[in-house]
Amino acid sequence: MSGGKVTDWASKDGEFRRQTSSFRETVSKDHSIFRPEVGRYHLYVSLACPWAHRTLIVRKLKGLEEVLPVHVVGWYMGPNGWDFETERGSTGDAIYQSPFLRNLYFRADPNYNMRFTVPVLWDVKHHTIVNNESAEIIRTLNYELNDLIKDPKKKELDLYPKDLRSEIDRWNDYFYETLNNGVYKSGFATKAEAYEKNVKIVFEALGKLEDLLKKTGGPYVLGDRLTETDIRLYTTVVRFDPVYVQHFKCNIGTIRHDYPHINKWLRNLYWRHPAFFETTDFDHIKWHYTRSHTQINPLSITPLGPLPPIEPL
Ligand SMILES: N[C@@H](CCC(=O)N[C@@H](CS)C(=O)NCC(=O)O)C(=O)O
Repeated sequence: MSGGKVTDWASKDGEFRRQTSSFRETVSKDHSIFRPEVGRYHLYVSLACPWAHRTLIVRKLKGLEEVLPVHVVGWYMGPNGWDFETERGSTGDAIYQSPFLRNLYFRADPNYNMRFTVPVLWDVKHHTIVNNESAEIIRTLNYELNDLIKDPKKKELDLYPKDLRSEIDRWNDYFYETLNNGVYKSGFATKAEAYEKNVKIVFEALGKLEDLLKKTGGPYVLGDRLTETDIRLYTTVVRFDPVYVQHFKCNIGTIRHDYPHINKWLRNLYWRHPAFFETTDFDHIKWHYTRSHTQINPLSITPLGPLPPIEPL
């Protein structure tokens, strides 16, 4: 969420509340409309957005680059929402040449009256949105396009294995509330009480994650297997020191100085896994937050640090 008036996202108690996504279909062999096909589905993403970032990581991990083309919006989110301004890092919308992401939402539903969010999983055949909820899109990419994947290792990769499902679900729910969305609840709070309540929850969650990594011994959150939980946590944690510490006032500590196990896990994912490294764009990330949220940073000056944005291995 970004842009608009302060009151657009805060309620009377000063708390930020994220809207519920509206397009909730899946692609599947058994679906009456949305069946798997190479090139039929496209992803619309922002490189700045942690929710969209999840889908880019899974697309690469699963070797879906040729199956599922991507369109990237520019890093700036203004009063009309995300746009396809190439001067601000967008690839442009190669299908419809839309100026704004909102044009796609209206193409899918002329009466759409909610926020125009990324990521969007788009069906080129029916010119509509299949799904705009990242948690569900990554599940779809994990299984439903497997028959189209050439590399056997990537096809086999399962980020939501049966024996770990209840643990993954439990951690996903907890970290969604406290950390993934928690940083937004801290940063978008419009009253000190709301900010103070939520920033403490963010740091409690970081403490839990630090303990969990210590307990499992890594290299991944749940031990020796990379799961959805790593992906969902990575896209928040990699933005933490560069953006959330100062921009969202999450400054009770930093990953690099106060959470050695999280820092090690983060650096390992970034430096050793191309799917994480190649999808992380610190320019889009820093410019988006610091220059789009003018109610938080009215002069749109982007802080230079921390340098480097992520520590070496
Ligand atoms: N529940 C959605 C949330 C997506 C979301 O809030 N995306 C933000 C960018 S980080 C967005 O596009 N906001 C546009 C707006 O609020 O107008 C998901 O996880 O897919």
